[in-house]
Amino acid sequence: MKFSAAVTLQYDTIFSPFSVQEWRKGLDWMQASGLDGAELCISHYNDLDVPAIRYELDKRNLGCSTLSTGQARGLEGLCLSGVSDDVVKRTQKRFYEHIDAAAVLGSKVTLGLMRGLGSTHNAGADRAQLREAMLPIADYAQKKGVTVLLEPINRYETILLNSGIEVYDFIRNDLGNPDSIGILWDLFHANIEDRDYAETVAMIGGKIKHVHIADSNRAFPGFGHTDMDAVFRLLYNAGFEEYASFECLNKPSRDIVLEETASWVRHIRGL
Ligand code: LER
Ligand code: MN
Repeated sequence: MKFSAAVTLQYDTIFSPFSVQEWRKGLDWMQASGLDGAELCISHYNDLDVPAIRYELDKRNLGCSTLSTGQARGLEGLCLSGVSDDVVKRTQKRFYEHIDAAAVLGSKVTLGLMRGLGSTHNAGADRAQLREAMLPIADYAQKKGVTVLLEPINRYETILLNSGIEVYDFIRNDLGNPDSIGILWDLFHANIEDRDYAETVAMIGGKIKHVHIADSNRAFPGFGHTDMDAVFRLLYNAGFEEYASFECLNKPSRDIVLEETASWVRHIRGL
């Protein structure tokens, strides 16, 4: 298993201890903390020099785990369901740009809230529109050798595809189970939506290609009530060798996140 943490390149995020201006400092901290890579929040590609970012990662011996893409939903309204065809087309174009960047960075691409927020009165239509919108993205990713990660997200943020098993069902039965689409299992969302961690890993473990690390309350591990050791043992036993990436709030404090990341990762590697 490899480890990474979120860092943002254009707009601040609550999931990183570093502001946009400090992103290189963030990479220094990841290297010093013994992480293997960085998860990069990228909203768009205006004036973004992807090879220069790759150079900064290489300099520190860091890989790139995935591109976190969701900021463009709030900032630009980009979305793949419950919107006009024109918005879907612009959103697909953005995903093609993310996939091109991921091919340079050797990373995956996350599809989280840009799937849409869903609606109670139009659930079937939302799901059908998402399917149609995702199929060309899956094809493009396949051609470029990149994996797109569909993330189960809890019901308070979207009502479209909440649990791990629901997302697995969508990938298999609606999308036809393309190799280029994997699951991003976020332990905060799973605490709300999945019945049982062991059941989820047993049913969909082979399709999990990335994990977001956060405790039950989205704090740094150890400051909520999830039995993190038990969850990571499940992942090890399932043969999970991809990235697990910190996507927790700066809670209980930014200092604790900065100081405890290295020792927590060492502990999990030693399980
Ligand atoms: C993104 O990875 C995520 O988990 C969402 O909750 C962000 O709103
Ligand atoms: Mn997440």
